Amino acid sequence: MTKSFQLNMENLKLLPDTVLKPSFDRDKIKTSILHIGVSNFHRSHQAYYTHELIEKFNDLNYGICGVDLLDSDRKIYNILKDQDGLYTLYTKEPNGAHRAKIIGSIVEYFFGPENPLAVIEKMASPDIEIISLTIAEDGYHLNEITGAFDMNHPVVNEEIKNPFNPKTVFGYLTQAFKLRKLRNLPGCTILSCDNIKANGDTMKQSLFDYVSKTEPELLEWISENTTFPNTMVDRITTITDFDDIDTLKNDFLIEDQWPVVCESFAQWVIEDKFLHKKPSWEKVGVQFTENIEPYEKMKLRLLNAGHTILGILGTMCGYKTVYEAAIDDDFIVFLKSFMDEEVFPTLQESSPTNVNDYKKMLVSRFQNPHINDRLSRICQESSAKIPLFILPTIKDQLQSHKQITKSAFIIAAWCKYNDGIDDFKIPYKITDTISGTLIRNATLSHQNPIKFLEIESVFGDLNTNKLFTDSYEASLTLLRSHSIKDCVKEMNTRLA
Ligand code: CS2
Repeated sequence: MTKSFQLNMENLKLLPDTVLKPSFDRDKIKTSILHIGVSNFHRSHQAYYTHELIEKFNDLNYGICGVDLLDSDRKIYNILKDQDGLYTLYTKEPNGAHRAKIIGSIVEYFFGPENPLAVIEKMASPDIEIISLTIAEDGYHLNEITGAFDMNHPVVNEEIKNPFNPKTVFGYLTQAFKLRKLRNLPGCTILSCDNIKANGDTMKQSLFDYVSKTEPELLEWISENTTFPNTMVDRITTITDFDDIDTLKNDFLIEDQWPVVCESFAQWVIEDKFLHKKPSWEKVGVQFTENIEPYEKMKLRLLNAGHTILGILGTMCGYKTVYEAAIDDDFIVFLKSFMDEEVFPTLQESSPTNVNDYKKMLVSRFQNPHINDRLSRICQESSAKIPLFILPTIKDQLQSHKQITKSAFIIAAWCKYNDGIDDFKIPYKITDTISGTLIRNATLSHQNPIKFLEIESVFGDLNTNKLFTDSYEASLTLLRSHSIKDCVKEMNTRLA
């Protein structure tokens, strides 16, 4: 058997030529970006673009210092420490071509639970110009109804009592900005890279709200010394499988304890609102724009909504991956008609690209047979995703008195999904912060369909819109008495 090599700086030279390796001197890189949340997505996306900039243009000004703040991130911290911050990006194209590239842009790494003061000190270091984040939809702690920062969250309560041992991004930023102000240092660009509407504005609102309640005298400095560009981020990145770890070992001789697997497509659009000179990411395909909204709308309402639809319908039909659901003709017909009839009218005026081309490309991305993207990943935290991916389409359509039949069907299908059992009587797990409420209200909806729409933190006042509730009730009645497949077929026969 051919010998394989544990991934680290020392062994890089021993890896075969089929592996793309960093050719730059990592010791010479200045760390000016601090990234919070070293997730698979960060590693396939922002760290990849930054690596490309260093590798192709020898721009040594923008290395990344990775930071994780949650105890649950200890595993990736230990692995990246063992691997000198290196990891493999394993990209897979629809035609089966695959490529292993070692990414070298993460040159430092700090772990909050181990040494919170070191993280604060690093955030306050003069080199740091950009603090970027992937902290997931629920990391922003904004109350859906009031729109205010949720100070009642237990973690927030704990950190306020002990500010030098922060737990949330907001606690860390507050302490770091206090130091920067004290030391007369400039502020930073805060770059949110999460899949949420107006991610920069949302981050700004969360931080300002938090600071005004905890350190009000710092607010003025922060508002004068920070910017919050909105961004649109895109690259389908799966949960890493053991099979991928084995393939990298057998075919590329890399022993990587946690590689990242993703598609070859990637897109990053950023609002041009940087405090300092920005990294020349445009040289490696990043788009800078004055107006992010059309990009963001198109991506959230088509790609992410498309995923959610395949996830919900597919799970109830016994499928396990996006690919399986996306090669089901009935599902694809349904998805395309939802996009054409109900999403497209909400985008028309502002679309940055040809929406038809974008839609076609999405379907082929979903149908990539080599990307083992599990529906369980897609469906987790749907209560945070649906208000961002589907409900805005419904609201816009209702406002302009247009079609909502397919969207109402999707919401009814999500209600049935929360029964937790597929058409073959096989149970599946509902992974959601509010799973208890979802399951309870889905159960109540067997007697009274509207009960599910009464989850105010998700649906707001949608339950009072008769046009919507009539359509939703009709769909739920159909769904409760037929298989998901038959219902989708039936929906496909209905003309817009
Ligand atoms: C997915 C996204 O989590 C989800 O529901 O739709 O993670 C999606 O894969 C990414 O946004 C792709 O850029």
